[in-house]
Amino acid sequence: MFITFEGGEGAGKTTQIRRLAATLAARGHPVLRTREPGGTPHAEAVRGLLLGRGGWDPMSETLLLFAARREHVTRLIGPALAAGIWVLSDRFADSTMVYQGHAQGDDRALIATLSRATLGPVWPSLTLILDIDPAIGVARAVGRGDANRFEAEGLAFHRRIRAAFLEIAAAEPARCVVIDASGDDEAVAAAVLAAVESRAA
Ligand code: T5A
Repeated sequence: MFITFEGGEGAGKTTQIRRLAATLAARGHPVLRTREPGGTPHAEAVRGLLLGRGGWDPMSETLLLFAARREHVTRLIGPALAAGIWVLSDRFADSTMVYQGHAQGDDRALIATLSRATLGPVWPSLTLILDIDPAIGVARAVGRGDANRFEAEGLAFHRRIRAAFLEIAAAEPARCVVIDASGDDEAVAAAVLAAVESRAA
């Protein structure tokens, strides 16, 4: 399976991906944990460019994200899936549609076209959208220190992010499951595992 974790800042994606990877590995599934932007040396270099200072032309930012994603898919995710390894990615193409498309106003039709043109058949079989009140999520992310430039945006920006993820989930119920991420680690992990088990069955 190719499982992506999506959602706003501080929703707990990294925490939950780590937990799910450990659970799956203990059950004997070969698992690869990765993230976006990033996942390969070139894509990690692009991550450094994007998460540092702002000031990118919006379309340049989108193109950079897809360049990094194409590297990620062709060099890491695609080969892993072909080898029977389960791939868990901390963010993927939905993040571009939501952050660059919905929240920053970049051309959503172009983003959809770039997804189709650059990713080929590699598309998540399951997307877990960790949903949380942005006031709580941003406080968690900032509390951890090291806030990136998106985390530094105002609450209105983060509310647009939340609404856009929920819109994608409503439009694609066969792929997306919304997880209430406001509970403690254990409760969220149980909901994540239940979603994975129901789709993997
Ligand atoms: N981006 C990314 C785009 O704009 N377009 C794109 O196409 C892509 C792919 C990535 C940024 O890039 C943007 C979006 C992002 O802003 P990032 O640093 O990887 O930057 O940031 P995020 O992906 O947003 O991840 P965060 O690190 O902010 O949050 P997570 O991973 O959702 O949360 P996590 O697990 O790190 O937890 C945050 C804190 O909360 C605690 C943790 O211990 C940690 O301290 N926590 C909980 N506390 C209480 N209860 C729980 N259930 C908790 N779960 C975790």
